[in-house]
Amino acid sequence: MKKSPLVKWVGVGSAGCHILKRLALEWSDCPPLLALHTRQDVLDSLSGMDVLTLGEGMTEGMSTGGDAEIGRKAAAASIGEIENALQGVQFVVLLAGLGGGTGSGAVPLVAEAARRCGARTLAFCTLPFFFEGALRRETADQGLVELKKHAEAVILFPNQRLLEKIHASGALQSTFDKVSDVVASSLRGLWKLLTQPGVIQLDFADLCRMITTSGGVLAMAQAEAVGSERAAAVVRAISDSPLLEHDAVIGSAAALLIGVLGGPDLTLTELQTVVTGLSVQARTGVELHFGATVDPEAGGRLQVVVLASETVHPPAVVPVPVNPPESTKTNPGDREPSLTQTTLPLNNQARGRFEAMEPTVYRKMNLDEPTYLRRGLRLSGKV
Ligand SMILES: Nc1nc2c(ncn2[C@@H]2O[C@H](COP(=O)(O)OP(=O)(O)OP(=O)(O)O)[C@@H](O)[C@H]2O)c(=O)[nH]1
Ligand SMILES: [Mg+2]
Repeated sequence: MKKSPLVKWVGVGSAGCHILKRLALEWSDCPPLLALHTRQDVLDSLSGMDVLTLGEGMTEGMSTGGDAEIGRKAAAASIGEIENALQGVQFVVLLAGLGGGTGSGAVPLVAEAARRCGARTLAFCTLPFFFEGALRRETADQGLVELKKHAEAVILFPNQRLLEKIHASGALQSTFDKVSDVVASSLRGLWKLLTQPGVIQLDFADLCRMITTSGGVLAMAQAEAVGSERAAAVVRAISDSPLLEHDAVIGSAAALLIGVLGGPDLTLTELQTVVTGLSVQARTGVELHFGATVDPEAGGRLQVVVLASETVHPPAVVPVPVNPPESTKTNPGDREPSLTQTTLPLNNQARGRFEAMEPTVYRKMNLDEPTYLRRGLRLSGKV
């Protein structure tokens, strides 16, 4: 067996608790689970996990009504109990739906408490659906800013993109169940890859390295397929996943983790198809981690989990400040002498072996002539 750190999965608020519930439902030997909420009725409905009421008495067992400040205060009031529950844990996995008051307000404090207890902290958070409006989005954004200060990495699941993935048309509750199930099965797949013996080992060291390279935010997607074309099918599904912005995230990621879970019939050719098919979309020099685990429970299913560090929108150019800040200004006496450009006495007009050829003329410009000469430009400053 691989050496696994002591892990605890902590769900915060309704969405966090709901994802825990879906995890517990399908995963008999899951890691220890802890549910935190201001809402007593939600906690009372859970089984197979520890529960802790945040800010006992502060909200009279109700939710915060979307107020993240109340969520923060409720977590602060219960911080001692939270720390007690996290003592000795080496890896804390946080789950929350950003946008509500409990999750957005409390989860940054729980992450901070986990770090104080010496645990590595990873958060998986959903972002609101578009229809939920600007206020929820703002609450989510602020929660994310706070969370990033304390969690080592945040993996985001925008609900709108999850919805695109499941093509929901049924009842509201079943849509939420399906949306949470996508998150739960991704997490479960990742955890199996990290903790079960692998044919090609993928472990917590790979994850920690990813976290360090990620700059804090990661995207995640998973796909499953059966049948003889299952390897090509999962590559297509991952490449087309709305959670990875249809391969844009893979294309710009600094680091990529590809985990393949298959039954005893998993072949090397399939592994090669998956890893090559996905890594070929990545940029040159990407930090690639991959692994494969044979899961006796997989049957004929092939599951692939991808984590990509979000460097989706790096600044194309670092702008040069027009006026340098005070601290970088130098005394006039310290300045290097400014460079002047002189015209060299070159008069070499011979065109060598191109002598007999017509010049390349476009809109009356001779394109064979260097641009700076053609435009009469003088080079300035240091090169
Ligand atoms: N994937 C998923 N997202 C959910 C679920 N429930 C809520 N959400 C999302 O999570 C966000 C936060 O909602 P809740 O989890 O109910 O909020 P809370 O943390 O309980 O906070 P308050 O109820 O305001 O105290 C919502 O805006 C939804 O986008 C769920 O079951 N699954
Ligand atoms: Mg709620």
